[in-house]
Amino acid sequence: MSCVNFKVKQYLLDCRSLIDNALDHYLKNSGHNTSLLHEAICYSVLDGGKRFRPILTLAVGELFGAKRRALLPFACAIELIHCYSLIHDDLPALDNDDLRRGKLSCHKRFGEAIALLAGDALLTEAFFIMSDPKAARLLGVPLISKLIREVSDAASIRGMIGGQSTELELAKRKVTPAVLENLDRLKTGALITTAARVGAIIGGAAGKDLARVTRYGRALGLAFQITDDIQDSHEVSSDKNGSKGMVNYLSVAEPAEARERVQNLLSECLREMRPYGSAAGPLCDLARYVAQRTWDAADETVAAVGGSGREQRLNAALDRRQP
Ligand code: GRG
Repeated sequence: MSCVNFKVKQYLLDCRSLIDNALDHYLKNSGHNTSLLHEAICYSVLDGGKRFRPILTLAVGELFGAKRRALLPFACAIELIHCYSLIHDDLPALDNDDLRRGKLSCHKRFGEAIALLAGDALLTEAFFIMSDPKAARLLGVPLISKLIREVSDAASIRGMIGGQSTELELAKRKVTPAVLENLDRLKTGALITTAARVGAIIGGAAGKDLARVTRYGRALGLAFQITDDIQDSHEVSSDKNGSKGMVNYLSVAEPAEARERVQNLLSECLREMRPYGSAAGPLCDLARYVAQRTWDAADETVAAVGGSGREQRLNAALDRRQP
């Protein structure tokens, strides 16, 4: 991607390694370290993932002057919730995916029972981390409680889970783009919007600033899902499970219309960030990255945020499978 300047790229890389280290620290100190469950948790969280949502929390938070040590517990908690959703989504009862992040999905590697528990444990761990008394001392109990409520709402029946269950209800049904967008705004958009809002709230943003960040996050979250659908549509032909009857943006719109929608959402993101000038460079580039990612193109920003890529196929994962 031509727009990425070296400083922004370095900033995104720094954020990512900070998050990777913090996740490593949280999980290695979570206890029960010798169990198969712990191994499954580390396998699913620590090895791969773009860390898109926690990077967003850091970048928005720093735009409003928040300190990294205040942002990190919430950024990591959001990533753990995201990882739990991926583990559960891959289970046979839902998407039935053999692959995740270029390797075997958690249930393929550890069995369904452990995968279920790993997802449950990650969701719970997220709340354990957010309610850490150290975070409360840093931010104050009222703010912590506000943030926990914000994150739980996004992951709830009013957010991610609600979107996921609506998707199941709509499978194999004909829907309009508007219905699909509403679903996507919950299933994928809610957690992404909250990742941005949590950064802003910790940074003390309120009123117009918080509203701007919210609109930026909503546009970004929807663009993220539409581009994921575009990538998926390339993948379906080689996917043993086919499209599983789930609604996909390309089943309600032509590819050109889908790309145009993504471009409009990108413009919305950039417009919302304009008042902050060059300080919002990382947030503009995150939005450009989402808009431009494609099935087989690895550009500079993908490298910067460490895209796991869908190009790694089952054979490669099987090759790496431990006996
Ligand atoms: C709780 C079962 C359950 C589901 C909630 C979010 C979700 C609904 C399911 C996850 C499956 C999925 C493909 C959702 C669409 C959102 C999406 C594109 C997820 C992949 O996120 P990335 O690209 O993944 O950020 P990495 O591996 O980089 O973290």
